[in-house]
Amino acid sequence: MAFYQDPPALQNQFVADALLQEHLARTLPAPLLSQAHESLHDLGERSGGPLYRMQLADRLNEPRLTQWDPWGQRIDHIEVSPLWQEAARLAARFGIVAGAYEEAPGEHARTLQFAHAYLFHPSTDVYSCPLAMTDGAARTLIELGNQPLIDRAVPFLTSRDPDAMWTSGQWMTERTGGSDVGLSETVAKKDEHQGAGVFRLYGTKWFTSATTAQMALTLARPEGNGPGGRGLALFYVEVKRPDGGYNGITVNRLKDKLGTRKVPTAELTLDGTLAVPVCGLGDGVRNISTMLNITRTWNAAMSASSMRRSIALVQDYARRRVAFGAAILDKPLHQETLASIVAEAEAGFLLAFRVVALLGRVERRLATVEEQQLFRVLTPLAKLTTGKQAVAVASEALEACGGAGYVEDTGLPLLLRDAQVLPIWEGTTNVLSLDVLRAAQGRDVFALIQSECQRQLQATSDPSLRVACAVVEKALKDTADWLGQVATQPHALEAGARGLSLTLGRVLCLTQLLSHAQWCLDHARGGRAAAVARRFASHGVCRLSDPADLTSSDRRVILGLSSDGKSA
Ligand code: MFK
Repeated sequence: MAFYQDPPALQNQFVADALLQEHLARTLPAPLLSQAHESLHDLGERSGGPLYRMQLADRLNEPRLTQWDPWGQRIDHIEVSPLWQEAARLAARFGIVAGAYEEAPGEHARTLQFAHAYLFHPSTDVYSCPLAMTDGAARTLIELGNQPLIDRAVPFLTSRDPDAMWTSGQWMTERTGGSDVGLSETVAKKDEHQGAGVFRLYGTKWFTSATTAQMALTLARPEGNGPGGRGLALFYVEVKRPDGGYNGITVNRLKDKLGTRKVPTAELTLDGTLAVPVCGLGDGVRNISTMLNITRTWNAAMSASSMRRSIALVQDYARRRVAFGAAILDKPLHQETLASIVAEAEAGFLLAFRVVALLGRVERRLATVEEQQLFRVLTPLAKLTTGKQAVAVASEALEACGGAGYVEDTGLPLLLRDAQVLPIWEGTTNVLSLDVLRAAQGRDVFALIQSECQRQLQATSDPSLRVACAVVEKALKDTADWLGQVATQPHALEAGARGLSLTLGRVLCLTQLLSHAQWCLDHARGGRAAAVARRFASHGVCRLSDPADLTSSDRRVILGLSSDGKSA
């Protein structure tokens, strides 16, 4: 009989995830975890079952923009895929935003919320994007304390009712680019006819994700304001008017992207869009930074989630795939490859969920000053570290499936295309490395990170983890030496910022793995986590550039640039 390969299959994604189970048992009070168990189990079942099957069947559906009705009216109607319609209902029902805002779980609300989001994300074609922005908008409105806007929007943004829940956009990027947001050209003009404090916005938003939202937070420059991010103000916009028409918005086109193809990302023209300032008429970049830190936390946790999906599929595939006389899961070289991506994925998970736990404490006003500062710097570190891991893991996962990983209707190439956005949106690796330097201004964040690591090393006593602990110690010492040589040379520090950030991110990953491994050993959970920690340590954590390279002219010579610092 002819041979046909079994496709990879998924089990209940909560039950099958040893790390998630261990982490929740380690960090949550037992009664809280037991209350949440049913919901996590249900979501894990859907994510590995009906939602995953629906995702495969929905593969070719994409959002459709209809700009005109048959009678010539401009309507700009966007229809999202059936999977996204289902995802919207489930997101509300499972409280994937709302959970973070409910009182009962206290500081643990964030861990529970992100555990749900982690299970939900990989079977819903990045519906996490509108959820991240919705969460960011709710938190930003609450933090900035604009009571009328809180009363108007937050109950909808944090609703568990699928018919009532709103999503929010985050409209920052313009044709001037997504990184240097201070260059934004959108202008805000007062509209006295609409009442005091009402503005109309005029400009183009170049990359607005999930444009089907009911509201957005956006930046615009009130007339007469100065340049840069300080001259921008943060505005609240409702996308539609009460009569159902757009609020001075036209959808020029949907973006034709490499991945996240279910996300209806659009170019918008704002032409007299009614908007209300959220918090004064300046400092827009500073005011939207709460939203950025929330969406960056989502990015890190969803990177971990997408890595977990890659691993679940390739491990199952390796059990079913026979080559050279055995299942490839029994082949030592294939085992090595899979063990290495598992180590990267689990490291990313623990770093992301450390940030999630800090966020929970910061929001509930339980965090010490050190924890607040740690949250500020760990957010970009976790986002940039996990974004890079997610692309590498997805690429390796496709390769582990051979040619099948390169064929669209297996659903596998999606893993790589959707991962590639993770190091790009919400700040590229370089922009976030510079954000780490920004977060370090005026405070010794390296000392904070050192004491975070030392605390965890002190709690790690098992002899099998000693070599991995020494890797952390050495990396911290190397980083201290590196900073000693480079910190006072601004150009060298900037040039070395990515290596510094990746090193700090990976050191933090390893310390999280070590304390998790120690907990597993102490709680009869076996030696799997310790083996993961040792494996990650063997990958190395130090990514620092040689200070001599950073100060030499080599990079300019390589790029053919003149020695005066200008492009040739
Ligand atoms: C699955 C996951 C889903 C994720 C969904 C994502 C979908 C969303 C789609 C998008 O919208 S993507 C667009 C996201 N855009 C970015 O992430 C912007 C990237 N660029 C940066 O982050 C730049 O660093 C930045 C725009 C912040 C630079 O702007 P400026 O005006 O040069 O900033 P400046 O002057 O250094 O800082 C202004 C103030 O903000 C300072 O405070 P002060 O006024 O008190 O001095 C900064 O300290 C503060 N600030 C900046 N970044 C901060 C921050 N504060 C806290 N946290 C931060 N991250």
